[in-house]
Amino acid sequence: KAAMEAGLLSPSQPSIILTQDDLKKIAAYKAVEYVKSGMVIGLGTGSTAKHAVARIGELLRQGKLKDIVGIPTSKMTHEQALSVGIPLSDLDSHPVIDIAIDGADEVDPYLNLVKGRGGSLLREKMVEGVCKKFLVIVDESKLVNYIGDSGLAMPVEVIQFCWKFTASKLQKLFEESGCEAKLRTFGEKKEPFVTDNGNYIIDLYFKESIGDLKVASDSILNLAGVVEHGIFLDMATTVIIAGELGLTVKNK
Ligand code: ABF
Repeated sequence: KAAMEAGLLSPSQPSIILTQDDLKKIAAYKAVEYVKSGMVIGLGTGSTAKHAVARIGELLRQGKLKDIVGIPTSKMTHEQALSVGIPLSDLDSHPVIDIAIDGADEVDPYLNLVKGRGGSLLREKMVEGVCKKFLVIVDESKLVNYIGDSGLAMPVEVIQFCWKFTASKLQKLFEESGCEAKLRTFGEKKEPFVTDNGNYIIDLYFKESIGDLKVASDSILNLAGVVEHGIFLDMATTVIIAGELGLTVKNK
């Protein structure tokens, strides 16, 4: 049904092989079913969230949703939301959000998340931290047994001032987990990636589990120079997972 609504299947073409992007779209369309007229909506960032933003715009244009206010979590989402006709505001004017919809990089069995591989973790944490419902939309590749299990980056946003010093402190903090801290760069010249907030990202790679997530979170935040990190503990209220065999909705 979700695939039909997302325009991926039709009665005349009842089966196709779904790509990863199709799965992201299906999860996003399912999440948008929770959006009702008059709501303030946190708009996530990334290749999954962009489908939700597009869908909300489409429903507004069709008159099926009305009086929506969107709070974007990045400059990129701000641009996309404007282009699809979603009226926008910010946390200063709308400090309480009804629903936020966003992707994630990792989801553990307790619905803890890693986010920020797209670089927008700070605004995402601010917006998604004040919503009544936080819907996370993922394809099944994002499911992990424990946070850090994927071996991929755990992002930490740091101020530019003496970032090498902060990176070495972060690496030292997780020495026992075989942590390697790397500045995120982009392009052939390997220039530092700069966030929407003018900061750098240090990506942490672990060889072993980082143990208690609350302890890890607190110790990262305790370091001067750190602005925020990508561990989202106890924030997701619902995770919508699209897989080859269908949709799964997990509630906290
Ligand atoms: C954002 O998008 C991030 O927090 C996360 O890094 C990313 C997930 O990316 P995608 O949906 O493109 O896989 O929400």
